[in-house]
Amino acid sequence: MAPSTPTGEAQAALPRHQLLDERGVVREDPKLSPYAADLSLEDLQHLYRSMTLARRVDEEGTSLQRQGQLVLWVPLRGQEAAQVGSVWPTRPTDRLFPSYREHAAAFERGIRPADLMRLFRGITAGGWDPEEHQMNLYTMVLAAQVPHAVGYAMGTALDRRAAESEGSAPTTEPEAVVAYFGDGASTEGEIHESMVFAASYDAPVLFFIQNNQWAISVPFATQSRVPLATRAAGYGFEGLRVDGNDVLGVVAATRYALERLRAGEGPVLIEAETYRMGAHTTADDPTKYRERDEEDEWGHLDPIDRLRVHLRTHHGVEDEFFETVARNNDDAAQQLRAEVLAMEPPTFEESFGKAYAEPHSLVSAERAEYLDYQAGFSAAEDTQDTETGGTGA
Ligand SMILES: Cc1ncc(C[n+]2csc(CCOP(=O)(O)OP(=O)(O)O)c2C)c(N)n1
Ligand SMILES: [Mg+2]
Repeated sequence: MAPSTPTGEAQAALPRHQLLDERGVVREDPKLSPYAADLSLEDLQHLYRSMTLARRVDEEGTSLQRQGQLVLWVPLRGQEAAQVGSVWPTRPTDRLFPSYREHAAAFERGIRPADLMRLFRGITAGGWDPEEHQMNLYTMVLAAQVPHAVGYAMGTALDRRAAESEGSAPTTEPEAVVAYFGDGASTEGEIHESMVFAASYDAPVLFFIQNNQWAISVPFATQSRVPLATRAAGYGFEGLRVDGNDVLGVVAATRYALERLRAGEGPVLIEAETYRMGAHTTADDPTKYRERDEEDEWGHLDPIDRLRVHLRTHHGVEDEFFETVARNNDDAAQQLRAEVLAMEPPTFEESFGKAYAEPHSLVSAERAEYLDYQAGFSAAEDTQDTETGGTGA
């Protein structure tokens, strides 16, 4: 079995930050501890609710797909801390550019699970309004969202500089941009181009990599000889390695990065080391390419379990809280299911009318061809009715 994490000098050279260890105990980290010191019990309970809701919705997504109600589902199990922990410290005006597995990030941004599932039911090309949530739509083309994020970040920085030189500087602090991508996507050419531009223009962008150890069936060891965070140095900005199953560590690393971005110091990269506990998608079978032992090993590092243990043992949170959260999540999943089952398919005009903003000859031709095809059915039925004297029922 290929090792799932790289070894060697580079790994030793870059510390791996962790605040909440696998046993739910808080560790001291000279660099990042100050960035999580103010978290209250309410904050921790919020993070726990968000992470468990995402997991429950994720389970419902897989069931709905298995029952033929979704075209596809992309499980996020295992990545809840990396996603919730990186969105929670952002401001509503900061812009997120997701890949396709960022469900917990989307919910934390206020996107309704049902809206996200419209995409996976195949009845919309989007699901939500990016302007309303400051979160772009999912991108299935690996890494395509990253140059978009950098361009957007460059734009916000240039707008601000222009306003400052005109003497009309905004009173708010600069906006930040977060670009999400995976260990597999990190080896796409666009990532190199994005990092070069982001560095050259001091773009306020956080490159947030969820290294979940797999790119479908390709292990991380094949993608890179070094931790991905070490690559940032080659572009001249800071890279941080953090335990991506430690929600406190991710919150602290993200706050640290956002502070640098807002101070105009340019980009930061965070590599959140986590694990995709489920299949790549519902069309994938991970037993074909990875060992059960590895899954068990990461199972002990579950991000939700360690937060639960921490809440219990260090904050005296009792069963009632956990039971209420679980019940509320089940209710939310039931409502979600009912809403998904009641979704109307798109009309003919919606399917063909939204491919491009303006008329397009290819779409017009395909629309005409499809209408012809449909007309063929009614003609065949009419003929059959006449021949058999049937009612057509
Ligand atoms: C440009 C491009 N090439 C290939 C694919 C097929 N593909 C879909 S997901 C995937 C693996 C991505 O792995 P990673 O970036 O680690 O993200 P993860 O799925 O693990 O979240 C591949 C190769 C694609 N969608 N886009
Ligand atoms: Mg991956």
